Amino acid sequence: MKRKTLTQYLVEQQRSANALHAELRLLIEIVSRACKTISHSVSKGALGGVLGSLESENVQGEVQKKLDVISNEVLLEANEWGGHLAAMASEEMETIHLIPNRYPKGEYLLLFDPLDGSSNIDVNVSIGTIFSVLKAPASASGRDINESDFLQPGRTQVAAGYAIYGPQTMLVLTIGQGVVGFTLDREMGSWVLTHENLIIPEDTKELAVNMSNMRHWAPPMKRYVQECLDGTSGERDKNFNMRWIASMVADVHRLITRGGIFMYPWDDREPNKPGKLRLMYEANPMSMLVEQAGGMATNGTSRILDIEPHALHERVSVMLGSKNEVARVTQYHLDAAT
Ligand code: P6P
Repeated sequence: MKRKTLTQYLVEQQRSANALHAELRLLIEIVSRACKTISHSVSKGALGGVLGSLESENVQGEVQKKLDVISNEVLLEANEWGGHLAAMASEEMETIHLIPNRYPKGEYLLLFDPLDGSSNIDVNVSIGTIFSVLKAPASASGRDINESDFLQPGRTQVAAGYAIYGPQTMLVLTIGQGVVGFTLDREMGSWVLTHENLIIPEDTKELAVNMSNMRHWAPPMKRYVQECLDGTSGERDKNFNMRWIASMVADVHRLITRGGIFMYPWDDREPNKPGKLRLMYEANPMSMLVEQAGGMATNGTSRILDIEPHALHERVSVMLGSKNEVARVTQYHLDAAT
């Protein structure tokens, strides 16, 4: 049977579930096209002169890779003219990016981590683009968008997704009607629907965490991971396997595909920071995808999608994936808090 393309899927969603307004459909198609361009640059690697770092640092204080900046530019240029956006925000830019006055403005806000997992770029390990879509608040009509208009809890997202640049280039997307996956057909240049309904198994034996930080974790986090390491000789009476790719997109894609729990918790290396990962354009979009696929996402004590943001680049502790494991580690944190 002929597989559907992204465009066909989006048209059907617009027509049937009325889950998709025309401008949101255009936004998703434009972002997906930008991800194709990024995939093309990424796949050239050294041949494209795009590897290595720049002298600059981003707002996170991280050395910028050439591909970080290239990917950011691709997404900005692709989305400026379409008339579907009011403004954009990116991990690579300190302030929000307004749509230039020469272009019409729309009602959506687009946030993205243009190339997540940058430390893996130069060693040819999977990386990805993460994006989140919000609606501009009604109060913003008639005036310029400001940063506070972006500070909405993740449950208000109207769409979220990621592209993963791995052995296959895939686009994984939710518009609130479950989670679907598309594989890039490079010969046709089109996104082809290959995963119609991604569901995360409620149980798992696979955990993803950077074990080198174990001595810095809070006690409930240490308790949960130690029990996993104890396997059948311990409390869980179950053996676990471990994966850590250090690209959130790749680790999350694995658990969305076959189950797992991904954790980047608070640790005492920088005790004033709630975690390493960013709420608005990493944790929120991934949490929407995980919940839409039947999983769970918390910061250890609260649902990530209910967190009220206070700053565009604020960080958060992240535990997400198979529901029963996330519920357990969250309960350990809640028990420790009482
Ligand atoms: P660490 C990549 O830099 C990233 O933001 C996520 O994609 C990834 O999960 C995490 O950081 C890896 O962090 O400390 O293990 O290098």
